[in-house]
Amino acid sequence: MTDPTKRKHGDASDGALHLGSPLARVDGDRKVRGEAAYALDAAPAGLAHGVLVRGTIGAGTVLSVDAASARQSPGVLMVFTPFDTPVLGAPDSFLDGTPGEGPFHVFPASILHWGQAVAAVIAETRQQAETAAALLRIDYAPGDVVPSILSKDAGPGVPVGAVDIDRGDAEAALAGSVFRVEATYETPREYHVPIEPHGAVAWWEGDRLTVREPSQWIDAMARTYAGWFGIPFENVRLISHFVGGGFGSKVTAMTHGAVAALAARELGRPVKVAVTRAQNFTAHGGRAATRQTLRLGADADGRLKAIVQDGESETSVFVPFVEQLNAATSVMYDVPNLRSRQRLVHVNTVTPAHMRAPGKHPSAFGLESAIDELAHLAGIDPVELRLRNEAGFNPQTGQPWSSRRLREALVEGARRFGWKDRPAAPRSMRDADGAFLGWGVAAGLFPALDHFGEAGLRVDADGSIEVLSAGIDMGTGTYTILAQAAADALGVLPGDVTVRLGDSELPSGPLAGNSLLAGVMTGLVHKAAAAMRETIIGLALTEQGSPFRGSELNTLDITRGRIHPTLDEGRAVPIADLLKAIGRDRIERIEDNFPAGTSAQERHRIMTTVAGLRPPDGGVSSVASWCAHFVEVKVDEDFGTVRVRRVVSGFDCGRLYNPHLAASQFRGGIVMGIGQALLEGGRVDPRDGRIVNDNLGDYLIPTNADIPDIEVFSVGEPDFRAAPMGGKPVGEIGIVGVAPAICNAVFHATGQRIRRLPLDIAALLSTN
Ligand code: MCN
Ligand code: MOS
Repeated sequence: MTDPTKRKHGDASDGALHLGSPLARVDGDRKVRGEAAYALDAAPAGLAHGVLVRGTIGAGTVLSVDAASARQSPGVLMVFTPFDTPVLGAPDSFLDGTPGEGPFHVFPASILHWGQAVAAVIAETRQQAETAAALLRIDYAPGDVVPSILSKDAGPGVPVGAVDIDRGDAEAALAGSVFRVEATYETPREYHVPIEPHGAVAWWEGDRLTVREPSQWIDAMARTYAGWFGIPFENVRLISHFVGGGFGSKVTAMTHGAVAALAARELGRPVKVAVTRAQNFTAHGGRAATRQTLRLGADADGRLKAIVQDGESETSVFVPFVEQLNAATSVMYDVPNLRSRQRLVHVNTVTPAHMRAPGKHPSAFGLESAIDELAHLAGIDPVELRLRNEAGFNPQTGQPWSSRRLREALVEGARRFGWKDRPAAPRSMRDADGAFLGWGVAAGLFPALDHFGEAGLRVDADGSIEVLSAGIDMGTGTYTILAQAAADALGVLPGDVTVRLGDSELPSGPLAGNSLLAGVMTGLVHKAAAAMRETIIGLALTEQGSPFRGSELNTLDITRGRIHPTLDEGRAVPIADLLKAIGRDRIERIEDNFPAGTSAQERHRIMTTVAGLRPPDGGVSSVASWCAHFVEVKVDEDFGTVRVRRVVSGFDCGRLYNPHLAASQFRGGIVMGIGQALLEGGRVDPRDGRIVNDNLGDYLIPTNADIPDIEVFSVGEPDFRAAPMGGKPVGEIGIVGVAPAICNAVFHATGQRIRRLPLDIAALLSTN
């Protein structure tokens, strides 16, 4: 999408650097040099090290822990067990409006899933802590385990209700349809596996707690720590300058952080708890396993008349987490009759969590596979079938779209891919070596949400300009786009702006989740920088010492960091010089988007719980990003292998704040989608629910060799209903629809439908 040789760095010699141009990430150099400090890089003086110990039963009770030898092991400072760990306080629920979970028992004796943390050991060194942890002798009374949604005793699950949909009369419309398809689609447990595992470093100064921890939502996490330790929110400082990926797994505070902070308090020294890669498979949930049966009915022209959906998703025995299976089904196409039901199957697992495009991804896997089955049955090209079913407005809510350029993505994608040369029949394309080739298409969406927040701007007489926000950058590009947004509105270059993020002492930021942070924060930073510009010009006009004192209103401008009469750049004075001339050291502005009159208490509530999430555009229009993926696969039926050879994907995400970074987001999502189709899946031991492939040797994610050329392009246009600066969500849309596009391509190559992820090699062997 961008020519890498033309990437811009934020120095003064560069040309187009404004929001919307492909500036290379401003934190890139620091990352490459190893100067970007991640949470666990913190090494305060006197640091002690803690390790978590995982339980080894799938359900039951811890009867006793013999910690005598562990306590005597060299370097050991503390051992926490279910029987001697202080009970922490009860934070209000982060799901606003639901009751809190009560006091926090860090290591409950009752075991609800394999790998649940049962103890921790703190020692002078990490190695000493690990050695001692291995000496703990833990006695259990095992209970009955329901290991997974696939096990016989998992049962049919309980209805969710809240997400059910009845639109028209789906059963009758289905019965009256000319074409009908019915199939069941399954997705496994998937895991976030960010390159940076979880962990925390905590220390106390009196009753003030500092935690360095990777976080997608600083303020919400800080609030949990405050609740656990019974201290005011202001007394918690949470720092998360850089995050090595989160994908939804780093939103809430967890056991490892509680242990670090608790041990730090008891020992009176800083404590680090690093969660191991294996522990990351059980310390927090990945994506829930799902299963859904779809029945689609269409008329003779392929126009959808009905969808009937029956689905189940997995959750733990203690929290009803819903992986919403109709998230795409209900809005992708113009379907007058739709009936959707979902049940939750409670099993002995850690509670699943949001993972990049929660709901949307498994939902699109079912729907976009079934659409392909329908196209094949009806003898209609799958791109054409989708175009015929385009929804002119949101079929679920009746709202107009703020913008929907899925048609453009499909048409332009087909053109770039060369789709018109695709023979309709499966098994009709071969590579030179005789292996089958297949072409598949699928589409996707990502509905937008809005949030609140503040942005700070600071201009110093030493010439520094800082953007301040507790919002974070987990590899997405926040540092860069906020430098661009500030530079534009203030009249300086991005290279002149330092962006400070990820610290709860900075102005309150929205969560980096639901792909909403860029939209909210570019708007707020623009607002703060525009206000700063007005402030500076106002001071130049009025302050004693200013060379522009007494100029007419509306006659001054700021360009490239210099203030000057609009028609006379020759008389330009650097902003810093103006500040010195008028005797000011620093000017600060903080802007927010809270409704006028919002109380401090209410601000706190909406910035630290889900209460702050709201529909964009005041709920008037329906806002979503759209995508279409075109995929070529090569299938070797002797080995059952599938290689993705080519991907062309079109996106409507409104205006792109930085096309270079957005392209990287799209590609990252597509890579993750390739992983889901071909490689990823938690394998559950049917005896005790243990995840047996809890490491990167066995839980496979794509490597460079698995990834072909990925061409991404944008068909988006600025959408100011979506966000103040005209963009729609980018971070998660890339993943949506990739897996079905690949499976549809495999069908085209082989005639074999893949309805369960990840793709099973055995299903493709020529011996079948
Ligand atoms: N962007 C843009 N134009 C837009 C919107 C965004 O150019 N109209 C670009 C910007 O570079 C911005 C990035 O895309 O920094 C992501 O913006 P946005 O879609 O608002 O998403 P968030 O900043 O809220 O980030 C969270 C989102 C989510 S929810 C997941 S999950 C995910 C994702 O981002 N996790 C990621 N992308 C990830 N990328 C990396 N490297 N690591 C993760 O863990
Ligand atoms: Mo993303 S799953 O909303 O953090």
